[in-house]
Formats: sequence, structure tokens, C-alpha cells
Amino acid sequence: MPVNDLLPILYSYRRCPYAMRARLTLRYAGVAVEVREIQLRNKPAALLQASPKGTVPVLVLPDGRVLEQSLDIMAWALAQRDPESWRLPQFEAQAQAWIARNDGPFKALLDRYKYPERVPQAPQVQWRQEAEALMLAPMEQVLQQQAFLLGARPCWADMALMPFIRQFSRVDSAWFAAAPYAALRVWLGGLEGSDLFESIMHKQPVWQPAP
Ligand SMILES: N[C@@H](CCC(=O)N[C@@H](CS)C(=O)NCC(=O)O)C(=O)O
Repeated sequence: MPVNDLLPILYSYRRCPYAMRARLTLRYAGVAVEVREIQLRNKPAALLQASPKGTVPVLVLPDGRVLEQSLDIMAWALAQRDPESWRLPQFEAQAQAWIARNDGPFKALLDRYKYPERVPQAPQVQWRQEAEALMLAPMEQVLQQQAFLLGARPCWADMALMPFIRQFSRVDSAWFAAAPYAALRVWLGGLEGSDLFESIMHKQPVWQPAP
């Protein structure tokens, strides 16, 4: 049984970047949810029943609707409340373009860079260089001009990308610290050091269904 039948239930995995972007947006929007921390290797039946594809995040709404894509959860949360205008209708196409580049080709390169042993056909550095050209360098160029991807204030594209850039930065943090991406480091450091990010990264026990 949910803790409170009126609360949406978020199936989440603390370290999953897709789940991070969902938790960030729900928290920012002030939407209270019951977070159910799962283990990817041992997914609860209730999650698979709600969403058989078996990825997180998944948000189950009190009316029974199921949102099973992180971007849908972000959009739903922002439709409830968007106090600092993360959604900028005039820049929606640019936001979508950054997110598509992140979730598509950048995520593929990030996985290769992170797990180079799975793709022995090329050295790890190749995946990093491709990711730099695709994402880090273009982001750096923008962030040298303005503090966030679409202007002086954060928007939902910043929040959607940040967990992935963070993951990338941690594969080889010494390299990232010295790489020619000073503005990107400031952007990442600011978002990572924010109270909002800190608030969604607290450790919590794995959810156990009631016996
Ligand atoms: N397109 C999905 C991707 C979510 C996703 O791939 N999540 C990973 C964890 S980071 C997952 O649940 N993988 C399933 C597994 O590893 O079994 C979304 O945006 O929500």
C-alpha cells in the first residue's frame, strides 16, 4: 500500500541520471511524491506491473495514469507548477534540441566512455573525444556567453542534461578538471552544489512492499 493514497508514487534509483532529472523537477515544482527507491537487479513487481518495460523513473499518479519516461515526468511536474519559469515557450525548440542530443548520441558515447571494455574496437579516448565534439565543446561555447543553456537563468534543458554531464565528468575527474571547459565546470558546479540537487540525492533505503 502507498504511504498515502493521494500521493503520486515515483519509482526511482538514486544514481540514475534519468531519475535525477525527474526528482529535480518534482522537487522544484513542489510536488510531493512517495519515492520508492528500487534496485535495478531486483525490480519490484509493483513497478513492473505499472510499467512492464522496467526502467526508472516511473511516476504513478493517484488517478492511475502512469508516466514512464523521464521527460514526461518533467513535463507533467512543470505543468503543475513552474515557479521560476524553467519552461521557456520561446526557446522550446532549442531546449528540445539539447535534450535530444543528450539522450541520443551523447548518452551512447557516455556509455562507451564509461564502459570502454564493452566496446574494444576503439580506445576509450576516442569516445571521449567524440563526446567533447558533440556536447562539451558546444556547451562550453554557449556557457561562455551566458550562465545557462538558454539564458541567464536555468531552464528545464539544464536540469535534463546536468545529471549526464555530471556522470561524464566523473569517469575521469582529473581529466575533466583540467580540460578546456571552464564555463561548463562552473555551470556543473553550480547545479551540483545547489540545495535543490543536494535535496534529491539523500540516500534512502530500498523500498520494500508491505508483506
Ligand atoms: N528513456 C527512459 C530511460 C530510463 C533508463 O534507461 N533508466 C535506466 C536506469 S539509469 C534503467 O532503468 N535501466 C533498466 C535496467 O538497468 O534494468 C527515460 O527517459 O526515463
